[in-house]
Amino acid sequence: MNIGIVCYPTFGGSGVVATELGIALAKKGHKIHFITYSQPFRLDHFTENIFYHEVSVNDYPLFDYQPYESALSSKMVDVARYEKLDLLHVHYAIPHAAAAYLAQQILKHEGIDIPYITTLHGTDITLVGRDPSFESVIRFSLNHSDAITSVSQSLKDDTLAQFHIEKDIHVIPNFINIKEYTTAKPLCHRNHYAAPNERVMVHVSNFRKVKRVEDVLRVFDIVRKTVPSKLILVGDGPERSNIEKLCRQLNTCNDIISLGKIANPRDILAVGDLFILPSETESFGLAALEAMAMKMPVISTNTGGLPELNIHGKSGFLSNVGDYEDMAKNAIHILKDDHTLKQFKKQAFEQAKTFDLEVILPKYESIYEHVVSRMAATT
Ligand code: GMT
Repeated sequence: MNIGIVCYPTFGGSGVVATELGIALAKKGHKIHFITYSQPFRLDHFTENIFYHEVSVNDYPLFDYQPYESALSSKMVDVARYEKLDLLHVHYAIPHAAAAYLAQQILKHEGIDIPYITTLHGTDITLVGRDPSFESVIRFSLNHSDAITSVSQSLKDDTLAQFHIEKDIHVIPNFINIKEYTTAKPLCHRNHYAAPNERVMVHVSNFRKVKRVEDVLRVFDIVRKTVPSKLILVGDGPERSNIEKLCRQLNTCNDIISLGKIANPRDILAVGDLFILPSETESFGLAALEAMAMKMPVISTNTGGLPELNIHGKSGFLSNVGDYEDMAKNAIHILKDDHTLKQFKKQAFEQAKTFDLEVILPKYESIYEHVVSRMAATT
C-alpha cells in the first residue's frame, strides 16, 4: 500500500509510534510518505520505501498565528494526488484529523477518494482535548474519520466519556520491536555511572508537568537512603529547572545524572535496574514499555493506560498519583536483593514481549485493508 503518515516530529511518544510504525510498514514493502513540518527525530537513517515531505509555512507578518493547518491540508492533498496514496494515517487528533478531513474533501472534488485513519495518543484527548475551544472540531473530525484507533482501553473510555463519538474505536496498544532490543549491543557502560554495589534508577520523559518528575526525585531520595543508588534522568522540558532546584534542596544532585534529550534512549536503558514513571496521566506509557523491553521493572502510577501495561507485582508496581512513599517502598522491595531484582527483570521482559511489533503491526494493517476496501466498494 501507499500510505501517508502525519505526526508530530518532535520528541514525544506519538511521533515515536508513528515513525516506528512507518519504518516497520516500509520494511514489509509498503511505501510510506511522512508528511510533517520537520524530519521525525527517530527517522534518522535511510530506509527503502520511506519518503519525507516537509510542510513549510511561510512567515507572513500579517498573521499573528501562521496557518499551519491549511499548509498541512494542502501538502496532504498534493502528496495524495501525485504519489497516489491509498490512505492517510494521522497521529494525534489536533489539528491532524481536521486537516485530513479537509484534504479528503478537496480530493473528493477532484474525483479522488481517500480514507483517513485517526490514532488517538492521549494528551489530544486527556489534556488539550479538554479545552472546550477544540470540542466541536475534535468531535467532527473523529466522527468523519474512516477509522479511529486508540492506544489503550483507558483512552478509548476517556474519549467516549468526553466526546459524542458515533464510531467504533479500535484499541491498538503501543509496540516495540523486541528483536532490536535483544540484539542491540549497548554503547553505554554501567560502570561509567554507578559503582558495582549501586543500583541504577532511570526516568525518561519530556519533563512536562504531567510527568511529575519531582516525584521521581522524592522516590529516589527515599530509596538511596536504604539501597545505594544512582538516578539517570533523560529528557528535557519546561520542568527541568524546577527539578534542578529540587535536587539541590534534597541534596541529591551528586547522585543524579541528567543527560538531556536522547533520540533513542535504548543504550541508557541497558544500564538501568528500575524505571520510574509517576505521571499524573498517561494514556499508555511508551517510555515504560521501552524500559521493560530492556528488562527493567517499572514503578508507575495507576493512572490511564498504565495498568494495561505494567502489571502490579509482576512487571513492577502501581501506586496512586503523588504517593511517592508507596512508590519508594515498592522500589526498595524490587532493588533490595539480587534474586528479587532478577525475577522482576525477567517478568518485565516477558510482559514487554506481549507488545511486540509482530503482534501489533497486523492490527494496523487489517484496519488499513478494511478502510481501503470499504471505500473502493462505496465508490
Ligand atoms: O507523553 C507525552 O508527553 C507525549 C505524548 C505524545 O502525544 O506524544 O505521549 C502520548 O502518546 C504516547 C504514544 O501513544 C503514549 O505512550 C503516552 O502515554 C502519551 N502521553 C500521555 O498520555 C501523557
